[in-house]
Amino acid sequence: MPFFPIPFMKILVTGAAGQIGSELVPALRSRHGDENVIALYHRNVPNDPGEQVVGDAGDRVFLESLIAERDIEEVYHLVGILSARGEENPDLAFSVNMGTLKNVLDIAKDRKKAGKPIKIFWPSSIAAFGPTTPREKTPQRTVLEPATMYGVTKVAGELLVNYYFKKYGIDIRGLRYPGIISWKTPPGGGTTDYAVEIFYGALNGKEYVSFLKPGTYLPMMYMDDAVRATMELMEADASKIRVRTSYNITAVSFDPEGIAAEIRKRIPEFKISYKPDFRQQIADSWPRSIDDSSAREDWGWKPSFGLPEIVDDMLKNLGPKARAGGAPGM
Ligand code: VAH
Repeated sequence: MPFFPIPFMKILVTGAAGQIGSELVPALRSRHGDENVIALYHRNVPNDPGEQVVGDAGDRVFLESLIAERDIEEVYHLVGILSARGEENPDLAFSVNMGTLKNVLDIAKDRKKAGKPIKIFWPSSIAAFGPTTPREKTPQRTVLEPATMYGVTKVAGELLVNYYFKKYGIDIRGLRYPGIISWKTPPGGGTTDYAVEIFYGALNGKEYVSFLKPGTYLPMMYMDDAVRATMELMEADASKIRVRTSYNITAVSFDPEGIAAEIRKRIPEFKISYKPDFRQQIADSWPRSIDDSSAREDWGWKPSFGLPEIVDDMLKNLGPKARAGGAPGM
């Protein structure tokens, strides 16, 4: 992360209450100054000390006036319905994921014409891959035939952001996030959520029933790495960005047995059992490991947290919270 002060700019984070947004907003505020980062929430979030706006990114008129009034120069567009919840309500997933993205892109197109360019970050996902994609060391450029509506919106989104870059010159950058593990805000509606819920089980009842079976390897990353990668990508010189759909990125791959074994090194009595549900089929359509050499070569990506470091940090930080009973949909 460069340490030179970066120029004053107004940043908007949409979907700021989500798993990534709730940690990216504070990181951006400490980097750019509290007064320069505005969090857009769908409903009021009382414990955010910074500047927040409540509104719907799906409302083009609202979003356009917010961006104009605050003279926004950078948008981190994180609004989205994830894989599992998206399979329960595919129409909603399509309209939220695609409708809000199109709003942001069209506003950026109009602002650029008015001499007010906006730089955009948009999260894709390994969910853009499907059962016909090579599953080991999945390459940057490969078959994209996802088996979920969430994945469809990620592939469509990647093609859309690439189009707006090529046709209108909008500086949009994206990452195909793997499963993200964090302790501050429980994840919601994802297939990789087991890798967070397992820690609540380990700290509360010393056991966890996994909805994915042993041998279900998935690419994962710790939130600290995900936030740093996002900011490093956005601060990289534009000349270094050679992928305008979204970059493959990962840190570690493991299966439920692997993370359970790592937890047992610290909590010997921890037990895991298995009760696969509909999310098993989603996970089986995703890569087991990712080739992120393009991100490493183009803008210097390098993960810091491996599985032991993730488990240490989760148990250290989640302990008090989990013991207080706060646990995601278990
Ligand atoms: C999900 N956490 O499970 C998200 C992510 C790669 C998975 O996109 O849907």
